This record gives sequence, structure tokens and C-alpha cells, in this order.
Amino acid sequence: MARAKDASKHGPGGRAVDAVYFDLFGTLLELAALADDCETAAPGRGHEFAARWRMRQLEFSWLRTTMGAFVDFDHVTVDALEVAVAELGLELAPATVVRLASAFERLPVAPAAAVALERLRSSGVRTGILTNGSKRTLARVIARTGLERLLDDALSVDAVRRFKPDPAVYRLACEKSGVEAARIGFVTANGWDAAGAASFGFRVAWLRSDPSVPFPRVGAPSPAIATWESLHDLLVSYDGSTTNT
Ligand code: LAC
Repeated sequence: MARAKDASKHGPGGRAVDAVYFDLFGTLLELAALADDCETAAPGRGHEFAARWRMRQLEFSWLRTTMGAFVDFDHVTVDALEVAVAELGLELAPATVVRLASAFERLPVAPAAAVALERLRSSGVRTGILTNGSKRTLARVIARTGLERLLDDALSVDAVRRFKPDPAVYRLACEKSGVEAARIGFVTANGWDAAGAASFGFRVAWLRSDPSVPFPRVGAPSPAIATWESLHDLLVSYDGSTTNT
């Protein structure tokens, strides 16, 4: 239900948020390309292979956080790759597995991301990445893509040795920016990440690629459903009203 615009929600410069952080894999970087690499390695099974790999990657990251058994995301990604290969009965040459292991690092930047980041920065908003990715991979991605010029911060979970959606990870953004959670926007295409960030207290824009994907039923506040084009206004000019019900 729409609520009346409340000017008190807007801070200096009339903005609703002072910083916006982005998820990396599947958000700033397009995950769709993973299936292409997987298709080359296992013709006819690219989508199934990429989906299984990603699912195991996330599952292992959550298990490791709950178990207090952190290893960095590169390690988790290789474990998940090897498990997916075995589960699907794929017979890949060792050199193929080695090449695939760095596929996440080579994903392309979402085409509309640069314009969205530029708009946020021109509104005086601090911008950053907040990712499960390792510090090393994050540095490589930034060097390859040139995203550096559009970002103030590049934050890896390595600093807290836990994976999203653990609140300790989202807290990194508050600590680094000095901005309280309620004045931080968070952009992700991953529903589970949207749930974690909303539960932490960020204003979340969920770039839901498929309308049939349900929001995880875990008691988190509903995020706004966004597109790259709408996220600036959704987050920066946000007036407290709900845009999607
Ligand atoms: C990220 C992945 C897990 O944190 O989406 O970048």
C-alpha cells in the first residue's frame, strides 16, 4: 500500500540513500555467460551444468558459514565445479576443468551497469561492490573490466571470513562507508541475497530476471523489484512507498 511521501526520509541533497552497494556474480557480472563456457565444455548440457555448479557453489558457501569452516570463494567454486562434474557424470579433460575454474572471473559486465553507476555517482551517492568473491578475484575483475572508475569501494567477504547472507558481511558496507544500514541501497539479482540484505536493513533493489522466481520465504522485508534503468530513482528518490506488491 502506498504511503504519503515523507520528506524526513530524505537526507542531505534530497537523497534517500548515501551509498549503494552491488552484488558481483549474477548482478554486476552476468551469470548467463557461465552457461556458454559450460556448453563448450559439455555440449548440449551447458545450462544444466552451469545451474548445478552455481547451486552447489552457493550451498557450500552457506554450509561453510554455518559450520564456521570458511575457505575463500575461489576454493568453494572449484569444489562445487568438481562435484557438479561428478554428479552429472561429465567426462572433462583436466585442462578443461582448470579453464572452467576461472570462469566466474571472466564473466562480462552487465551492459546497463555503467550507466546506472554513473547516474548514482552524479547524484552524489557512494558506490561499491559487496561480494562473496575473494579479494584476489575481485581485484582481477576490477582490473579487467575498468569498473574501478565507477566505484568507491570493492569489499570482499574475505575480511569477515563468512559468506552472504550472514549479517557480518552486510555490516562491512556500513563500516567502510560510515553510513547507517537504512541509508544504504543494495542491488542484487539473487533473491537469497536480496532477502539477506533486506533483513539486515538495507533498501534493496532486486534485479529479478525471471518474474516466476519467488522471493525466499524467510521473513525478510520485501525488496523493490528493479531494472537497471529504474534502480536510481527507486533507491535515490525512494519516498517510503512500496512500488511492487
Ligand atoms: C556474490 C555472489 C555470490 O556475492 O553472487 O558476488
